[in-house]
Amino acid sequence: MPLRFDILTTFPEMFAHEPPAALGLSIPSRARAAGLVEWHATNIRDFAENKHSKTDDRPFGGGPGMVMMCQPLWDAVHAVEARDPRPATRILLSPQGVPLKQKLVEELATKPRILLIAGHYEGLDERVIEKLAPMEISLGDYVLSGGELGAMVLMDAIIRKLPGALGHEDSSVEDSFSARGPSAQPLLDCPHYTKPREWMGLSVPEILLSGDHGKIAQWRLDRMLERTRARRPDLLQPPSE
Ligand code: 9D3
Repeated sequence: MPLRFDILTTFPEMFAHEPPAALGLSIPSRARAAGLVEWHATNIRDFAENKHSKTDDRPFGGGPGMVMMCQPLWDAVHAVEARDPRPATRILLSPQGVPLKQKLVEELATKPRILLIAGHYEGLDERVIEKLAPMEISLGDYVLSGGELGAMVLMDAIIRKLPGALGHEDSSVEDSFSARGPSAQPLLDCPHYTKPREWMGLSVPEILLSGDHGKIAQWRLDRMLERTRARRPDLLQPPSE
């Protein structure tokens, strides 16, 4: 059975399958063609029971922006979940969520069904979050216009971990390669070079042309450690849980 994603959004058009859609090219598109994944975007507005199909309203207590109302989202989640008998892992994309890490991506890639809730508003009424009890995930400490691009980033990261999604399997194994265990954050990559040997006065490091595979592997590991120390020393710290 393919992994099924459902996306609840007020902008379902963002999840089109056809190029130039974000997931309509490259690995996600091929994984879908191969039957490894499917996704269905549903408009939350279709479940609004009020006159103008409103999904948001002004915040109690005042302030800027609009708040997503409980009823349309609650009904949308239950209607969409009933379309498939498999239980869905509910995820809300939110700046208040836990920052996404590869370890969580790999856990989610083992689920049969994932329901993503993307908002395009100041936030959801807290009571619907409390009742739906979704996992809350953030893409990082910067402000997006809404959860939809976050949902797509999460989908892309999960889809490429599905068995058979990559042309050659070792690229995915490599990104979890780490002397510190398969789920530890890996090191940053080493520099790469291809033809020509000389370009704008710059040459390829001699060792890569030597044919000595042991020395090349050692050189690459040294560069990975050097770059990680310089650019992302946090990755060399033991995980903080
Ligand atoms: C400027 C508005 N902010 C007031 C303090 C709150 C706010 C509400 C909604 C900020 C962003 C958003 C929309 N963002 C998301 O839905 C979102 C998100 C993000 O903004 N950053 C990182 N990850 C995510 S996941 C979903």
